Amino acid sequence: RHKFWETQPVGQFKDLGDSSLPEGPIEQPTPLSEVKQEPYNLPTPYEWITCDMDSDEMSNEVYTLLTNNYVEDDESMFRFNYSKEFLLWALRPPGYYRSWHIGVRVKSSKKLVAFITGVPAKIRVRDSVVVMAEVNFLCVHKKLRSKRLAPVMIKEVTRRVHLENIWQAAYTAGVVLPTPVTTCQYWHRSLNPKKLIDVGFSRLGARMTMSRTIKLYKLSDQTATPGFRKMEPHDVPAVTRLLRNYLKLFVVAPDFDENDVEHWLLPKENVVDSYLVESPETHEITDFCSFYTLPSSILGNQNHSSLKAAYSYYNVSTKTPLLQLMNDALIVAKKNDFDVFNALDVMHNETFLKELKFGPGDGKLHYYLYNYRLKHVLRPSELGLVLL
Ligand code: MYA
Ligand code: JJ1
Repeated sequence: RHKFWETQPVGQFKDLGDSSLPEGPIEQPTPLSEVKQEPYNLPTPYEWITCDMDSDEMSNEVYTLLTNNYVEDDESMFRFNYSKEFLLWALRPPGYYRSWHIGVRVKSSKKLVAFITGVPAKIRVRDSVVVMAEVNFLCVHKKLRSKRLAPVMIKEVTRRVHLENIWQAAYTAGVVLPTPVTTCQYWHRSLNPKKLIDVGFSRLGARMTMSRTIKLYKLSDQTATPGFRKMEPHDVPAVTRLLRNYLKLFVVAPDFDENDVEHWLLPKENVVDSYLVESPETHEITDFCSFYTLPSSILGNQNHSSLKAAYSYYNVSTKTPLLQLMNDALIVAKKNDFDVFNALDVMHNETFLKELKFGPGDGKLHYYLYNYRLKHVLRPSELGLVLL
């Protein structure tokens, strides 16, 4: 069934019921001198490159490859269109390794035809904080699919991660592989229902007219929570404390320090937005919400070429009800011209999705760990991790 994945240190389907297997690393680290020193062989027309994302030319090539060849929905109506600024943010967090930004070029033409990346992250699994690679942006040009390039790329990123003495990874995919830590459902909240219907992202419900639908999704034009404002640089210590405390509730979650919070959560225009509630009386930071900007190209529509989507990121409520906090997030997203607000059923998201008129999408997202076994599959609400 999975000729490649069967050879890898990941939970295997046949072991799913077997609770005699211990939790934790599947394989032990080897001495770095025993890690393969040369890159894996590619078919002769191709060569490895390390992508210098600081170079405008290189980051443009990566952007173009992904824009034309990255993830689509099951009917190929939409394709993720990560912006260049987003890619630079996603790929250069604190402590990143340039050697983990891996491209494949055609030797003769120098054309970039495949890509895979890792970035370092500390991820807590139950009581253990594990340094991992978060692997993302695996992409093979449409013309080179099904030639078993992906396994070579995965082995090469694994080798380069091992060279940094890191032995675990976390990743997500829309496809089922051996074996998910959990499987999450995508939910969508219409902000611009007419456009969503016009482009085929959503449909007019039964016994619904366009004007009733527009009314159904109408939002207040002002946020409701006193002290709700955009996060600023001086908030980093308070937000870090709030978030660290909240993420303790989940079985798998990032272990963010202040540098991570500054990178991943300080607002960056057209990339990531964060808001918080500062108590008007005590000036305490009591609540927090964030979302990232990931547009999709609309494939083959006469009137629209891009769908502007916000993706729920990390949210924490201690005083403001989560429902009210997220309604305020919807209001600011709508004000900033997003067409749709997406969320997974992770953390406490189930408590607001239905009430705030999110509906389930046709997509699922499977979460995976490499070289780390969990005894049981998690519920999505036990997961405190959002990958980009
Ligand atoms: S998920 C996003 C993935 N990208 C896309 O979906 C973009 C559009 N699709 C493509 O570009 C291609 O279809 C890709 C596959 C490149 C996905 N994750 O080369 P092939 C297995 C893992 O003939 P292609 C993301 O970025 C497949 O089961 N494996 O296939 C996270 C089969 O193996 P097996 C996948 O279609 C990535 C083999 O590849 C995926 O031409 C995490 C077929 O290869 C997938 N999404 O190319 C990567 N799709 O026979 C793992 C297919 O065994 C990281 N396959 O079933 C692991 C940790 C590494 C670091 C470890 C450090 C310690
Ligand atoms: O966006 C997604 N689905 C949309 C569009 C479906 C178009 C036809 N296939 C969807 N729309 C319905 C919205 C509706 C709004 C009113 C309330 C009811 C719902 O369902 C899906 C997620 O649902 N997205 C994808 O399929 C993209 C791929 C997702 C997996 C990608 C994982 C790879 C990332 C690795 O890092």
